[in-house]
Amino acid sequence: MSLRKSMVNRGLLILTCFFSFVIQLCLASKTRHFKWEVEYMYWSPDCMEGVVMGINGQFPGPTIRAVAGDTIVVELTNRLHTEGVVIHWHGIRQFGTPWADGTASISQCAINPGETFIYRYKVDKAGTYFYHGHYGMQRSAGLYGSLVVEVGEGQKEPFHYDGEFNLLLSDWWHKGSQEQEVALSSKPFRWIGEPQTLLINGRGQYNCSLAAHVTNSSSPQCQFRGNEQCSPQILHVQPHKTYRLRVSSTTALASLNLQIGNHKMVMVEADGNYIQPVAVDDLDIYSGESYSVLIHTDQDPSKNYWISVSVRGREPKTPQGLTILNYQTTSASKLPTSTPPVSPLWNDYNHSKSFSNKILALMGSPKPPTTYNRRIILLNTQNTINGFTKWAINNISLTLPPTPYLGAIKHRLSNAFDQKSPPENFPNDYDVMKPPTNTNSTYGNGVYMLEFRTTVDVILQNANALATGVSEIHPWHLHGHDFWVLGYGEGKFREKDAKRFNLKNPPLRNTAVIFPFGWTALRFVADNPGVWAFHCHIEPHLHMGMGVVFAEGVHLVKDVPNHALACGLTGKMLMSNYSHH
Ligand SMILES: *[C@@H]1O[C@H](CO)[C@@H](O)[C@H](O)[C@H]1NC(C)=O
Ligand SMILES: *[C@@H]1O[C@H](CO)[C@@H](O)[C@H](O)[C@H]1NC(C)=O
Ligand SMILES: *[C@@H]1O[C@H](CO)[C@@H](O)[C@H](O)[C@H]1NC(C)=O
Ligand SMILES: *[C@@H]1O[C@H](CO)[C@@H](O)[C@H](O)[C@H]1NC(C)=O
Ligand SMILES: *[C@@H]1O[C@H](CO)[C@@H](O)[C@H](O)[C@H]1NC(C)=O
Ligand SMILES: *[C@@H]1O[C@H](CO)[C@@H](O)[C@H](O)[C@H]1NC(C)=O
Ligand SMILES: [Cu+2]
Repeated sequence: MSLRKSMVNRGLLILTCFFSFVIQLCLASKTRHFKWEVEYMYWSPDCMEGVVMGINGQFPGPTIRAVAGDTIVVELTNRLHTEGVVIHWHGIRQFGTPWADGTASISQCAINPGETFIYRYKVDKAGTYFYHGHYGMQRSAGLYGSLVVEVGEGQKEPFHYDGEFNLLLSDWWHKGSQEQEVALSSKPFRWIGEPQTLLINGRGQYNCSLAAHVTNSSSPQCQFRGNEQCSPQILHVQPHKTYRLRVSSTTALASLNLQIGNHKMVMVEADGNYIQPVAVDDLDIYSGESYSVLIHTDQDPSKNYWISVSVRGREPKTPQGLTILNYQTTSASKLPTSTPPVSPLWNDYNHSKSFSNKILALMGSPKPPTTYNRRIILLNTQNTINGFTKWAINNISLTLPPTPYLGAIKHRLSNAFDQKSPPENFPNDYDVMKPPTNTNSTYGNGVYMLEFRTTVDVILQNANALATGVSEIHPWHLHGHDFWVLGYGEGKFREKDAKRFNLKNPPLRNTAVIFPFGWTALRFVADNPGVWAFHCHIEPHLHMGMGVVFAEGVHLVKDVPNHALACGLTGKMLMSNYSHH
């Protein structure tokens, strides 16, 4: 009923937009309409054929380009035969539309095979974003794409550029995502291993490295005509111009480092927020993050240059991902004569920390409140539960309930999840530098209920994992908000560390990393009515329980589509309401 009404209302505006879309002008229209079908299909992302989760026959999914203030409407049809699906719009805060956040069991019921769900939300802030599956490990299966929001009409970016490119980075396994889920959930635990290939815009080269052409490597040298699914997308540039590269990482596991031979990069945007311009030779990017960098094409225009992506933070067993920066004054098929840039050592954490500390808010950006109302300390540990290997936060490993939280909280269905609030801290005598003495933890699905419009500090505390001397990187992503990154530190967080918080120009972001054996302090204002996931963006870690759930102002949430509630206890409620009227 309401669906049909809104479709009639949209009528003419959408048409205008469809036609003008081609020329990137959509002046009159503010609604951008997409019809998507998600399906498994054969694809060769790295020259080896496998099965990917594609959208409308494409991998990665179509890029959405919009202007700040626009409304995006995606009619998503599930053409997978035996599993549900949802899509999360990573970095879009979903003010007023928390049901469109695309998190299964949190904001909505997974969309059943054959069904269509309509996502409708506003993109309120210019920036570089992406979207991806948020059910099981569907992101690993290849369900992702880019979402670029340009500044609104009459607005200007605080920097100039002549052209732009999109670099969506991901990692790829030859073992399918469903087998990976089984491996991670097995007793004894089976690790999925490192990815076979790093992909740039969904393209990589397994067993036929481009670099083999210029090194003495014995691996075969692939020749590309350019139309292969795995041939690298070459960036064609003019000399003496400035280009914006929009780089985002939707990797399942890998932390990455990006370099461009001979070219410095000036970072200007992080996660949809402007930052103080800072020149770097190489850029660290963790899963869930995005950056814009400017490059100036001031190098020898008779040459081409490598763009290389390599693994950080884990001993790399995956070759560099490569593509080429081509000065159009020379042939695009000419490979750079030098070897690709060598990235910093995978375990040079000092390099990574110094990089993270260079990222500061652009002058004039919103500043954090100077005090907080509530501080939640979240200890990240690896544990066992009945012999299964898990990750836990304050000793609780998250297992999502069958009834989505948003509907459950709004309709006060107290049987839908643990009503007890999860712990705000961990035992004082817990030694974060040593493996747990008792490795047991428990499953849970409780919610941190936040008072609406209060300021919340989160201290993410890293710790030793199950093996002695091992502590991993975890990039934490918050849905529904940006947070200020107040600081990073070593060892166990102490009260005195709070005196060193950066309250002057902390960057606003939606993803921040905790370094091995370290802590990271975040601050955000709970001003967005809804239920929001906060989790490690490494997909196997989330699958193993590494996340928590925040809720605020849910009584203010209106117009949740019934389709978002049609499962679990909210589904039963809908049926009983229907039979009573
Ligand atoms: C890699 O390429 C070599 C040479 O073409 C081939 O013999 C080998 O089987 C390939 N390996 C894989 C895993 O495809
Ligand atoms: C490749 O091999 C040649 C001859 O063996 C040697 O001179 C050259 O330095 C090698 N190049 C690289 C990049 O290893
Ligand atoms: C990293 O930095 C710390 C603190 O500045 C220093 O003590 C340590 O030696 C550095 N490590 C390496 C490998 O450079
Ligand atoms: C841990 O859990 C197992 C059951 O999986 C139990 O046998 C064992 O006693 C527990 N260990 C401790 C120290 O509680
Ligand atoms: C975590 O929970 C388990 C199971 O309830 C318990 O045995 C263990 O002592 C707890 N560990 C910590 C650090 O609280
Ligand atoms: C269904 O009925 C319950 C109880 O009467 C009410 O609280 C709830 O708002 C109704 N839900 C919908 C979606 O109409
Ligand atoms: Cu993690």
